[in-house]
Amino acid sequence: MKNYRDDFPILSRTVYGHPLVYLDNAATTQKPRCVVEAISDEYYSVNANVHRGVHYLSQQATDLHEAARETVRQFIGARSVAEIVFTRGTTESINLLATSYGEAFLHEGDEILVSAMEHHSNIVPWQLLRERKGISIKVIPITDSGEIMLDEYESLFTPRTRLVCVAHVSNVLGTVNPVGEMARIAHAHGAHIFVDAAQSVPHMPVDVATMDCDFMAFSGHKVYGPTGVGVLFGRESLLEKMPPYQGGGEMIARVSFERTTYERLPYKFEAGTPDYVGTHALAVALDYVSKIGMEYIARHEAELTLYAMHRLGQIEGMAIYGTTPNKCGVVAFNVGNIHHLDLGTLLDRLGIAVRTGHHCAQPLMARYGVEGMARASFALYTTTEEIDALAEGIEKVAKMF
Ligand code: 7TS
Repeated sequence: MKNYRDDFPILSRTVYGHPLVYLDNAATTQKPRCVVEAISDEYYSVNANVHRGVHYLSQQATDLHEAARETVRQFIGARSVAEIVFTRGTTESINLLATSYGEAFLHEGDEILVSAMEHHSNIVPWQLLRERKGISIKVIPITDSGEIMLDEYESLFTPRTRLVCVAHVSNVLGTVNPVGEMARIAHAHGAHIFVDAAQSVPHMPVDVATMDCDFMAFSGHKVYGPTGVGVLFGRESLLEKMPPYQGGGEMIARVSFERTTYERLPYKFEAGTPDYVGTHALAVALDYVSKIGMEYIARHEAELTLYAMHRLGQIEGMAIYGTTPNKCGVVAFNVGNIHHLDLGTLLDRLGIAVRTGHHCAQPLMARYGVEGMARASFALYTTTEEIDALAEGIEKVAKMF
C-alpha cells in the first residue's frame, strides 16, 4: 500500500505527547488536503447561490454542484442523476425516505423488516412512521457471529411486507451483509429494499445496479468528504411516485396560493439552498478515492481487519463481537471486566482514538448482552503499526486492572 498519509495533515499531529493513532474512522474519516482546499477555494473564488442566478458566479457554482451529482451517479452506478438526491447525510436520507415513501406506499397493517444490527438512524425513523401510520416493524435476526439469518429473513415475509431496511456493512460488527441476495428475496415477495451504505461506500466498490437495491444512502463525511452532505439514491420510478419531504425554494415548479406544482427529480426533494460547497467537496473526495481505487482500498482494509482480528484475538480476556470472515473495517471488543469507557479513556491517554459505548446500536448491544463495547475502525491510511500500537495499548491498560 502506497503511503497516503501525507495527504492527511491531521495524521501527523500528536495527542498527549504521543503520535495520533486515529481508529475512529467509522464515526468519521479524516480529510485529505484536496478536499479541504476544494472548500476554501470555492468560498474564496466562486461562491454564489446555485440554480437561481444568471450571473457568472452563480452559474459556475451551479456547474460544480451538478457536476458533483454526476460524480456521485458514476461512483454508485446509478442510471440517472434524477436518482441522486443530496441530503445532509445518511440520517436525513433515511428520514426523507421514511416520511416520503411511507406517505406514498405504506398503509396501516403493512410490514417492514429491519435487521437486528441496524444503527439507530435506520430504526427510529421507521418507528416514528409506525406511530403515524400504524405499520409494524419485524426484526431480522442475526447469528452469534454477526450474520443475517437468511432463512429466518425469508420466513418473515407476508403479503403485507413492503420494505426491507438493512445496513450493507454493520458499524459495530463489520459484517458485510448479502444485500444482493436479500434484494432478490425481497423482490420475489413484491417488497422493496433500502440499503444503508454509510459503512460500505468508504470501504469497497458499491454499485446500486449490482445490489439491485431500490434505495440506498451514505454520508459524505465517512468517505473523506465534508460533514453536512450525504446522498439518497432512489429508483426513478419510485421517487416519481413519492411526495416532497420538505417545502420551500428550489423544489417547486410553480407556486400560487391556490396550487403549487413541484420541480422534476431530484430537485423535488431538495428544498432550500443546498450545501453546494459540500457537494463539490464530496465529489473531490470521491475522485480522490477513485484514483486510489476502491478495490485497492478494500483489499488493504481486508488485510488490516484480518491482522487486527488475529492480533487483538491474542490478548487475554479479549471478546470480539462480529467474527464472520466476511467483515470489513471494524473490530468491536471488550476486555475482561474492564469497562469500555475506562478502556477508551486510558487508550486516549496513549494517543489512541477508539470509540466506546453503544455505537448508536442499542438493540445490537442487547443482542450480545452488553451495555457497550470499544471499537477500532480503519481507513485507507490505517497501518498495521497502528494496530500493533492499539494491541500494546490494550495490554498496557489491562495490566492496570
Ligand atoms: N448508518 C450507519 C450504518 C452508520 O454507521 C451511521 C453513523 C449512520 C447510519 C448515520 O450517519 P450520519 O452521517 O447521518 O450520522 N455511524 C456512526 C458510528 O458508527 N459512530 O459514529 C457515527
